[in-house]
Amino acid sequence: MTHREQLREEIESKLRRHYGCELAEAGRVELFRACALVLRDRLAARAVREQERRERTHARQVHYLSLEFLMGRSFLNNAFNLGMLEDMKEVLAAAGVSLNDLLEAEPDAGLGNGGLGRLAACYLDAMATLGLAATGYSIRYEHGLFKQLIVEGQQIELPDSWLDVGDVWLLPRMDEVREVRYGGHVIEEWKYGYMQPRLEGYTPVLAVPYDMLIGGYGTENVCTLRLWSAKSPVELDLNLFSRGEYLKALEQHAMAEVISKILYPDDKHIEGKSLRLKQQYFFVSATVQDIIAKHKELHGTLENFADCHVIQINDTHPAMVIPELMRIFMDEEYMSWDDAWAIVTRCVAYTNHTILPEALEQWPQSLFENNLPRIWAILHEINERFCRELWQKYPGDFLRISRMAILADGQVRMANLSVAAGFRVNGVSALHSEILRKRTFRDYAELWPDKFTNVTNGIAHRRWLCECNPALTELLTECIGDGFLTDPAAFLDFAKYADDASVRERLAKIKHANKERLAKFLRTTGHVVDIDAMFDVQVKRLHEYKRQLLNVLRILDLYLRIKDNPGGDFQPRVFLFGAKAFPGYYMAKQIIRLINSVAAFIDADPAVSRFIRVVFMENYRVTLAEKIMPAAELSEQISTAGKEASGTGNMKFMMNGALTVGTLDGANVEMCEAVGEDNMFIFGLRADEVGAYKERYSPSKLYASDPSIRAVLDLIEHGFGDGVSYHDIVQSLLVGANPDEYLLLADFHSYVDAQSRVDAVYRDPARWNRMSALNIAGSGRFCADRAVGEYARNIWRVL
Ligand code: 26V
Repeated sequence: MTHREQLREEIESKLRRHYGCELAEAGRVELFRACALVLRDRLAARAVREQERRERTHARQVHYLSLEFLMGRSFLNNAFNLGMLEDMKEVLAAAGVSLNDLLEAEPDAGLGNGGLGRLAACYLDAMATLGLAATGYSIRYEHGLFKQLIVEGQQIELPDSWLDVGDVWLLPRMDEVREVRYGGHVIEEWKYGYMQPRLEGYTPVLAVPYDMLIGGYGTENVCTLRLWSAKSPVELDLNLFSRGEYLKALEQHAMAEVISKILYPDDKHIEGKSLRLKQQYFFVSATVQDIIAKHKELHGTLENFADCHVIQINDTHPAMVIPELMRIFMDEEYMSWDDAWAIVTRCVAYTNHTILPEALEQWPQSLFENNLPRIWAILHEINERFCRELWQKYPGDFLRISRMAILADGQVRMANLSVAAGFRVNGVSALHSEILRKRTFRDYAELWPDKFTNVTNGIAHRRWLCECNPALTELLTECIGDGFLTDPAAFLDFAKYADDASVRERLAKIKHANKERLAKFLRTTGHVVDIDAMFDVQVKRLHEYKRQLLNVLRILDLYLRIKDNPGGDFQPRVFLFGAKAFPGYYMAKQIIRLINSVAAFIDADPAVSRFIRVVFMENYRVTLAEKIMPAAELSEQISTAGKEASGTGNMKFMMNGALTVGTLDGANVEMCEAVGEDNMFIFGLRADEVGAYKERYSPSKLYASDPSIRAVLDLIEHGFGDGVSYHDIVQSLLVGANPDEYLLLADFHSYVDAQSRVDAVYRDPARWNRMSALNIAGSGRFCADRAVGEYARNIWRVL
């Protein structure tokens, strides 16, 4: 039997057994599930072998803890990595089904907000491919990030239920359920001459693990993403009803199961909600118990724990691993404080993803006291000991010690906890890591200079290039072979083809076909766009610091120029936006509304819409990004310098041949190094200029003295004929304690200039495509394989 025949048989057998139907009559979802189960079986068979290998070799294990894994769809990735894509296509085609149709049956696993969550997903792929003994841990949220609808220009949120179909990838492991305890009070007991704390009167919640298997490319290795689901241990027993305890039981039941209901849709402002704290502890406690239990099973001792495990925390959200490890080592394994601390501080490492002060996680002490009394006591002791140590080192330096303290002003500072206990702290781009050392964690970097390091982010290039842009992948393979599939350095070989006219023309053709594909999709959502216009794209979460509003300002500036000179020679462009706003973030939602008002305003004006169109694409998510990246020509990366830790969308665009207009922020700096300033459109203040500039900055003076800025702001103030006022947006730029916090008006002219340079190059296709080729060639260093390789060698010490 050929592979293909065998695959067909397996699919048929799944259909018969699970859905009682034949291939010819299967519905789309049934067929999707059957095919997915076949892929899952293959992964499971490999996983069993991998587990045996890990146990045999005692390989040092990596545990990647993240409250978010923005996985998107898995079908194509699994088929690709298993080398089964062509067979799958053929078998389906023979049954009259197109693979692309089948893929549409899969919902996105949207278990993340944005960059931080998608990065975790990209890293799983790389960890599996590099053959690391790695496991990801997170929560099996019943509802991922909300689904966004645009109604009358405004964002509406609908719940996202991905599990109906998405559960096909998940393997429940009922034999590895853990119990997590909340509330209660600590009793101190003397046992064997030691004081032994014990929790009483607590509320138990069960953590049920569901495993998603992640296959590597070109290897047999499989990694696991373990997602915890909360379940109440309380059976709702009607007998309790008669005793009047039914309501109490019902309440406990509901409290337990709400824990893994929903992903918090905020990705910046911390809110200090007790449910979020409970989620974090639920996830951390179940994970730590899991790691320790398995370690003991395998080794029978905890003495070698730090040699066998490294725990990477994705931002501070899982930072409670620190006190939770201490709790179990001391209270359940009877270790001394010093022995426990010596282990913990050798195996936890921390990645920071943002320096925005409002996102630095802090929790009110009272939340810990009430919900996690034993964890609170341990945090208190960690802080005491740490501050005492600091006092020895810096006697009398109150200010420094209070800046570095873990507890202060009734708050628990999770970043300080992570830096104090972590053996390594890294930022996510060279610039960001430098800002961490010089500003955010300056005191710590003085104390422990060797603790701080950088690992610039990377993306899963097989997903973000090979799977979503097969035509470009084919061209690359023709030119440089297929080494780049597993060797990021090989991309560089493509540079020499930048001067080959036939390759440049192929690039242009591929881009055109991808634009057509996106345009076709956009038509199904009610948007008609001109494929010959430049596709100018800004897709990312909506945040003031990311400056979608600056993009709108220059679109309106262009609008006014066209109105002034209707016969002029303007480069046609389609301005594409995609962004979700945190539901409680007023200004972000206003900006979405503004983009939609401007879109309609331009549409209604034929003199302008013959040149430019604005489209707001609804419900931006991984699956939509996979359609957008291959079709984009211009990538907007325009954050205020110093604010965007890295960016990863920027890398996806670059790898797909888009050119970048951007500030020297985050990883843009390194992209610019990789391709040279001539091959990017850089503008705006630099990170080291922003501080001094702000001292003397007056946006209202700029408004008064600068006619083009004034004209654009007046246009917004005046409104777009739809009865919506954007007065508040204009106000945020001109008045208040901190007007134009993100320096839009300061960078406005520099940005407009950069856009004219873009137009000039676009008019010369040979030059544009040459730059495009050089960008693709320079994108290799932004592969997740490279980034994870650096973690593995320099932090985890497993390669
Ligand atoms: C904060 C909070 C606060 C509490 C509620 C839930 C929540 C979720 C996430 C966050 C922090 C998000 C930080 C983040 O996404 N940073 C992004 O990380 C990317 C990967 O390193 C990086 O490329 C982006 O520049 C950075 O903004």
